[in-house]
Amino acid sequence: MVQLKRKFIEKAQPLSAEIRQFVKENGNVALGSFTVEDIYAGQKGIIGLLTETSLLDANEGIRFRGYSIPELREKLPKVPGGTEPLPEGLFYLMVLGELPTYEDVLEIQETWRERADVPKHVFETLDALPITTHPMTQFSIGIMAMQTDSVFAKAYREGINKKDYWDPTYEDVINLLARLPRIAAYIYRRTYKNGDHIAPNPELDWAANFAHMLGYDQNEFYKLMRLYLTIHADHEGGNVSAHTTHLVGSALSDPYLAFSASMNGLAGPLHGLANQEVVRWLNELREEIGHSPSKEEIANYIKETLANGKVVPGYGHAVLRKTDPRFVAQQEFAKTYMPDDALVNIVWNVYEVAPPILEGTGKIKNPWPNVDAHSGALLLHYGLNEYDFYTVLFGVSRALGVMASLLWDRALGLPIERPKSVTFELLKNLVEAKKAKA
Ligand code: CMX
Repeated sequence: MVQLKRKFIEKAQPLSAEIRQFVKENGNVALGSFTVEDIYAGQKGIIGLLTETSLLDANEGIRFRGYSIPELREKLPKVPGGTEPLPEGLFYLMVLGELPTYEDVLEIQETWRERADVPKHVFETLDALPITTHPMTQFSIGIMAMQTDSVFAKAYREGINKKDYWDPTYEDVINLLARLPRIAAYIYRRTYKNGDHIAPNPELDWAANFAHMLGYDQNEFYKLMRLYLTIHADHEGGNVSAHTTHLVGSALSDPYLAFSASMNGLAGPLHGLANQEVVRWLNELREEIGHSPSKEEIANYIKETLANGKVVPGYGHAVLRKTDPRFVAQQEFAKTYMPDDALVNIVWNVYEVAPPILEGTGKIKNPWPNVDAHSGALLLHYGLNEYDFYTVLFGVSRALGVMASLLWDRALGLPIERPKSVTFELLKNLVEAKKAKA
């Protein structure tokens, strides 16, 4: 095995260098509708997915069924006297493409409340895991444990007609969304609060009840959860969590299987896990430099991060080329409720200092902050300081968008996804043949 490992890296290193050089020299060569560079750039820019729930513009940011984040904050129903949109309303909008009334939102709330019971074996499965298991791993396993209840899997086994796939998918999607906050809160309380669990409060909306089960009953935290669970819900179809849901679901794997898989993608540090990494990075900055770092000290710390071959978490994006409007929404929240918070002010100083440094590298395509740059500081303000849990919050929200999309996938009868891949050998031959012909 030692020999296999050594031989592997002896082959991989020169091939990696050869491919980089090849892409540098032939990146613009078109093969069909795509260029050589497209094949090595993580499929970015290649249109290959149909997603109805939201659309991302590189400069403007996300629109959910045509509505930007500021428009959602204004137009989606709120609790009486409330200031932030109810995520139940966003789910309705993503499923139907129509803005809901407050009554529509109450109906969803009621349905989710009725279906919120989590089977006992799901909690027992979670309890069997070591307490040190990362919360995202627990989350994925908890979702998988619920798969025993899949209405779709049962209907398929019983021979359902393909034109009816959407129906049991709908039931699974609604059940999953109803139960998710309970599972997430259970993981939080077992991991960090000695298993001292908090029963749901049927008087509360979906987000506030989630906050309540986590153990955060301040009204302001309820507001934050409503905003948080709204803005993280969807980011069109190509991001890792949305794409994974679609890909796995395209094999007619049921919603539990597809969503659990997507959460394994969200748990990657270049995707959702970046929200915990931002706080870890900020904590290390404060430990190394002190709790009130100057802008110059922050700039040096960013340069040091880059020099060590690491990413600056919370910055950059595969599609966006401006400050993420989800960052801006959180910044506005912070300006209203915690303008003097020390960590929030460091986040704002990083925002001033980081973009020119990142731009100066000449290779980072988007030097601006993404959604993950701000969320941790807001949660810390209210005492939720167990940052390994943050991606689970993202996951609960992301379920709204990817489950709405999966429902549409089955209703539209979208086929199994199976893109073509090529070997480097074939790619070289194709490029040579093309050049010879020219
Ligand atoms: N810090 C340091 N280097 C960065 C960087 C950052 N924040 N963002 C991009 N780069 C680097 C890339 O690693 C890549 O380097 P190599 O050529 O050496 O491989 C180069 O710049 C070009 O990358 P890019 O085309 O600008 O960005 P990608 O589309 O490849 O990657 C993303 C996008 C988000 C993974 C990347 O910007 C990144 O790693 N950011 C930090 C992690 C992060 O915040 N992720 C959360 C994204 C939002 C979310 O999904 O939740």
